[in-house]
This record gives sequence, structure tokens and C-alpha cells, in this order.
Amino acid sequence: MTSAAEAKTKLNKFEKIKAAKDGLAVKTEIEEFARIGWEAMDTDDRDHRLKWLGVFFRPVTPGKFMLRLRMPSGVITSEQMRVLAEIVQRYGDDGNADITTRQNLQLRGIRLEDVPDIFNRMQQVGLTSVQSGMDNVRNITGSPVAGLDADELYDTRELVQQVQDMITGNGEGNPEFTNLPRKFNIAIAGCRDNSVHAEINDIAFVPAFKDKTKDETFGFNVLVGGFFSAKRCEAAIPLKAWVKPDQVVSLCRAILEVFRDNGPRANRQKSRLMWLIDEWGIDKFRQEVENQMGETLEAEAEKDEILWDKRDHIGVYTQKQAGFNYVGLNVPIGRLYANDMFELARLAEVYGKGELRLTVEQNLIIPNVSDSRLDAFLTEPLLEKFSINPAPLTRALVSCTGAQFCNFALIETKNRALALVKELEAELTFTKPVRIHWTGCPNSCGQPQVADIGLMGTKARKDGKMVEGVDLYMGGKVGKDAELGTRVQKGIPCEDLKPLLRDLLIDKFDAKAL
Ligand code: SRM
Ligand code: SF4
Repeated sequence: MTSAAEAKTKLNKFEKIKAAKDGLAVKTEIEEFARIGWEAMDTDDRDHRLKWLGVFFRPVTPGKFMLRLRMPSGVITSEQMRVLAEIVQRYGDDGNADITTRQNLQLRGIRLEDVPDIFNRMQQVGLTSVQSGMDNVRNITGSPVAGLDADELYDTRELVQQVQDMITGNGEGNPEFTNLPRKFNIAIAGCRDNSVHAEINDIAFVPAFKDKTKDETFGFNVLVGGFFSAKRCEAAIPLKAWVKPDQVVSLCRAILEVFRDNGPRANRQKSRLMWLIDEWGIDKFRQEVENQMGETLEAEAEKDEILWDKRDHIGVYTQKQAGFNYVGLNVPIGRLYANDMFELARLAEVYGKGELRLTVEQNLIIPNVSDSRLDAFLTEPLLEKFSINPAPLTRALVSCTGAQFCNFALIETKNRALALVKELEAELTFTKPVRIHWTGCPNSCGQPQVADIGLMGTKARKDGKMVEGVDLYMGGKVGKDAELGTRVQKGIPCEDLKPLLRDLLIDKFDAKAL
């Protein structure tokens, strides 16, 4: 074998771990792990395979695990929220929950000995965390106001659920899709404002009509290959295909099978779907997907229906159901504590219909608040903490986990991000929100490339010393004509960031000094 061919077929560390034992195999061993404790576990099981169950060992807080759920379309019931609140409550100061950039929740402080009981309790209320980490399909995103928005083109909730059920075997785990070459993201949008960031997903479905002049058949144009990684970031490209809603599940299945069976596995930095598309070209990729599906896909519709700027859903909005409103609450940096979660569950029951929604901006929506209950709802004390009318920088602030819990982090993010916007808000006035996204390392979980101002953790040099710093990204556009922002400045020490942001906000975003 030539050295080039060898390099292509050589398995990387994670492929070897998966080849030795499938990640999902730990499902049957969880009781035993709980019994022997995390210190006694095989380290490959503990550090890697447990992620197939959504259980993440945190080297920063050994013994206190993170539990990443699955929350299709970001929908959660008050009953589910209460169960999750009870789970984190028992961990006192260690327990909390973060709303993630994929419309999902991650719980903190989890002890391994409790996991079997936690899984039982989750199952009783229809929650699963299966296949939410490592080389699996992550939480599937959809419009957070699906089924509520008077202007939506299609209520995608059922489709998102069906795709999740197909991939996860109805939440029980599905070995067909537990050994992909790499992580995988899917988004399905039925709204007009691209509230899912379609362009940064491995597969995205965006609404588009066919034969508009005749019978306005609704369907989706399909984008593929979008991703962020430390080495490369790409916006998704057209598959040059249009599908009807009832083809969405089978197309996802076919793409995943083609990726699973043909995707590159040698170099982990080059294993996302786009690398396979690069190797084959989009036409061959599409052909292989059609072969797998056993049908020919229709050509893409001429234009899609993403015609609006992206909404943040914060505030009070009337629903398509007459007499009802959805109320978007700003959850600063997405962090919730047990008491907040209990209270949110109560509010959703007392004023709504027992449902809540999460957004990719790490915020929360309570739907179905009747006109007659709205005023009373708006006087609830929790809305002082989670405002419906937050200050313009806090409103649009997004941050990844950062050094508090993530061992990849080069800097602390969430608390720093919040403190800095508070200081800037005290000194400036704004005419509009400015979307600032923080991410603790080049993995880009906080999506700095979609922000007006993106800040990516790095190490910087100041007075001859290494200090926490950021690279500055600008130009991210969301909604219609979405575009990825790019790095415009490197290595800014965090301690020098405030004056730089202040000037930037004044020069480029119409902020004025108070
Ligand atoms: Fe991420 C790995 C957190 C969204 C790109 N991400 C990680 C890990 C699991 C690393 C680890 O094991 O410590 C982080 C867990 C830290 C912790 O304790 O919370 C982590 N990612 C997150 C979350 C929680 C950030 C947040 O605060 O919201 C998001 C969870 C979403 C979810 O509910 O599933 C999260 N991660 C993203 C996104 C954004 C998105 O999906 O829209 C991206 C960029 C988009 C993409 O994937 O194409 C992202 N995460 C990564 C990468 C780089 C992937 C790559 O191809 O190289 C890694 C590292 C890896 O996979 O090797 C990573
Ligand atoms: Fe951790 Fe880096 Fe992702 Fe932030 S961007 S959560 S620091 S892996």
C-alpha cells in the first residue's frame, strides 16, 4: 500500500475506540458503572463511550458529569422541566442547566451513581439523552415558534420528531447510526426567518414552493455540508434538490447512510460531511444519495422562502391561535438554576398550556398565554430576571460553556461575556441590539461566525506574558442572505477588550456614549 493510501485507511484514535466497542454498548452497563463509580471505570468508557448516552465526563470537574439531552425543535413540557429541575436541585451549588446553541439543555453536577435513576425518571416523562454527543446526530433544530407563528409556512415539529425517532430508535438508541465518521447536525425550517441558522448544518431543509403559479406545492430546498471546526468553517451548499415533507425522513436516512459508509475516517479534522462532498463533488454525492434512496430527487425550487431578517422572539407576540400569545424571555447566557426551572414550569402551567420552547440564542419562550392572563403574567417576579425587554447587548448575547466546565476552553466565557456587556450598557446607548457571540476555543460552539461581533478564545501576549485573549470576528449575517463572519483581528488580550468593543459599537453599530 502507498503511504498516501495508508494514511487514508489508517484509523484515528476515536475510530479505534469505536471499532473496539460501539459507544451505545455502554447502555447495558450503566448500572454497573453506577455501582463501581467513575474512578474505577475503564477510561475509554468513561471519557468517550458514555457520551453516546449523553453523559459527559468533565475533566474540569471530575466526578461531576454533564448530561446533554435531546430536545427536538426545543420543545419541552412543564412536567419535563420540573423533572430536570429536581435532578439538578439535588446537586446544590454544583447543579444547573444551560440552554445550548442547538435549542437544547445540558445539566451540570450529575453524579454517576444517580444516572440509572435519572434515566428512569427521564423515560417516564418522555425525555432522552441518547446519541447526543460524539459521532452522532446532535439535537435537531426547528423554528422555536413552530405551530404558533401566524406567518409560518409549515409546522415542522412532527418532522423533526420523526427524524429524531428514526436516528435514535425512538429514543432507545439505534446502532445503525452510532458510528458515523464524525458529529452531524440537522435543521428543518418551516419559518420565513431562518431561525435555525440553516447554513451551519450538515443537512438543512429550507422552505420553498414548487410550481408556485399552479398549486403552490410546499416542500424544502436542501442544503448540505455546513459546519464549523477548528481548522475550517463552511456554509452549507445546495444539494440541488427539493423534497416534499414526506421525503424528509428518507432523505436524512439516505444521507446518513452514505456518510456512514463512505465518509472519511482517517483524519478527525477532515471527517465532517463536507469533506466527503469535496472528494466526490456535489453531483456524485447527490447521485449516491439518490441510489441509496432508490428514487430520483426533484431539482431545487428556484428560490426559497427565507425572506425575513432573523427574529429573536423576545417580547410578547400574538399567535396564530386567536386570543393567545407567546412570550419570549431573555435568559442571560442561557444559564438556569433549579429554582428558575421550577418557576418556569409553574408559569408555563398557570399562564400557558404547560409547554416551553428553547431557542438557538439560548433563550426561552412560554407559548399559549391567553390575552386575559397576559397582564398578570407580565408582573411575575421571574420576568425581572428573565426579561421580555432586556438591554440591547444582553438581549443578543450568546456564549458557549467556556473554562468553567469545558476542558477545550482557552478562556472563561459566560461570566466574562455577561459582565462586559453590563459595563458597556452602562456607558452607551443603542438604537438596536448588537449580536455578540463568545466561544471559548476554535471549535466554535458559540458560533462567533454568525454574530455581528464574534469573540473566539485564544492565548494572547501582553507585556511579555501569555494572557487570556480573543480573536475578533465580524460580518456574520443571519436570516435571509445569511453569511459567515470572518476573523478581522487576532490575539486581543481580554483585559484590553472593553475599550476596543466600545469604539467598535460606536463606529459600526450607532452606539452613543451616555
Ligand atoms: Fe460543541 C465539542 C459544547 C454546539 C462544534 N461542544 C463540544 C464539547 C462536547 C467538548 C467537550 O467534550 O467538552 C463541549 C461540551 C462543553 C460543556 O461541558 O458544555 C461542547 N457545543 C457545546 C454547546 C453546549 C455550546 C453551548 O454552550 O451552547 C452546544 C451544544 C449543542 C447541543 O445541544 O448539542 C454546542 N458545537 C456546537 C456548535 C453550534 C451548532 O451546532 O450550531 C458547533 C459548531 C457547528 C458544527 O458542529 O459544525 C460545535 N463542538 C464543536 C466542535 C467542532 C466540531 C468539528 O467538526 O471539529 C467540537 C469538538 C469536536 O467535536 O471534536 C465540539
Ligand atoms: Fe468548549 Fe470550545 Fe465548545 Fe466553548 S467552543 S464549549 S470552549 S469546545
